Amino acid sequence: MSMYRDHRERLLERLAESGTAALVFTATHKVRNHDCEYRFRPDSDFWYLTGFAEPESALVLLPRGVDATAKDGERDPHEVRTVLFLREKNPEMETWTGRRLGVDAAPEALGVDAAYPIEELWKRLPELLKNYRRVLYRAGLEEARDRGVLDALSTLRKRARGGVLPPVELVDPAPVLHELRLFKTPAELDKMRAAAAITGEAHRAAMAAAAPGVGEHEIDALVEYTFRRRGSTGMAYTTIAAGGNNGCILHYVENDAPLVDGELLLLDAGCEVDFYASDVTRTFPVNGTFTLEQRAIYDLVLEAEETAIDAVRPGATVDLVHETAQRVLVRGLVRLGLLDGDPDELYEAKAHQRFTIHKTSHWLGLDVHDCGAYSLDGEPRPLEPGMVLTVEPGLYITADDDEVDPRWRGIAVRIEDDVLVTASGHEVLTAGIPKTVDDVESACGRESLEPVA
Ligand SMILES: [Mn+2]
Repeated sequence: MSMYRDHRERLLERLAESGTAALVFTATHKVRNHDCEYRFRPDSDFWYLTGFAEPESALVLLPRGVDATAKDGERDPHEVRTVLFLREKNPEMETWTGRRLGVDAAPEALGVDAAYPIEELWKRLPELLKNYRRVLYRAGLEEARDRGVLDALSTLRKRARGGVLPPVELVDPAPVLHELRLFKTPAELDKMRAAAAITGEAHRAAMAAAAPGVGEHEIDALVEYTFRRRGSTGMAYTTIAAGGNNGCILHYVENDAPLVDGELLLLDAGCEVDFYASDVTRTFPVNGTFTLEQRAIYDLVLEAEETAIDAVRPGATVDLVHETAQRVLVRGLVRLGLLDGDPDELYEAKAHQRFTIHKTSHWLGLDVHDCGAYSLDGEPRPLEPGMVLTVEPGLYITADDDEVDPRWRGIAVRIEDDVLVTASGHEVLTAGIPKTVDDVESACGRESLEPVA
């Protein structure tokens, strides 16, 4: 819990500078069908500040305490600065929907100053926000909440003649909270390393089990089984288990085709540990041996990935990492005869993009596409120690691309690792997951799944 308390303290410090209170909700249950819900997953901002996974909760942060008229220097150390609203204990309901921490136990368990039933939030909110000029709140997610926040502001404005200062600005979490989340602490990195280790085990299990006739869905299930049996909180995103030409569909999630002898399997799968994500792609031969063409494309993508990873260091940018990968790919595409011309001219003309399609990197953290600005003042921002990004170049040659020699068609390769920016350069959090042709081939086809009757 100290990690989440530390996050709250950091945010409170920043909020104090601008006289801003914060209201952060967790996620709401989402209906899957009729009266069944998806497994609950807390909102990432809320989890970052509380480490509390129950639904129907909200956190209020008050940097100057409940009475915002007090100056910072005079603040009573016992003053209430963190208030959690949550579900009350209810033995009857808990029989149906699971255990609850409850209001009485919350302050000690979570280190918050005060806790109240979630039903009292809207009634108490105006008093809590009184005399704060700004309120950090993410509008536009849930209409009923937006309504409640606006009502609280309206209530306070009506009390202005009585000397209350009503808030005059609603501010988004992006500039302050999401910038904090972008820089990972050692405690957060421990969780990301744990997620990377489990994800590595799942990719190795998939390589070992893949074989002609095995279903993409079996690989999908094996990966999730490996995540869950190791205590992961689940998948960080829907697994992509794409055999052959399906790999050319970037967000292919049907995962319902049989694996075919002689084709590749592109597996993009990562787990969460305490909701911290990993995001890894490996591409490997279904029968355990790359064809000459598959190997040529694979080695090219690998060269691009490793060159781009080498470019990750403080002062570099996500754009530079992308350009580094793309320039390697262009040169290789010319070498292999898939593009014709001068590599620099082809790069400027973006001729390679029909094979490379997507960007090379995104931030990674509590969200797989994590928060944090990619540019500052219109310029790509420099990388700094503590940031984590993916490096994931790919080449995709569709089965119906009649502009290329038939031997290349239907080959899709992506290789993706998670990279931490360090003071001296970088650390690959997902190192050790088979990646060279030799390592991948020897990890493949080692144990067969029990055939489905
Ligand atoms: Mn990714």
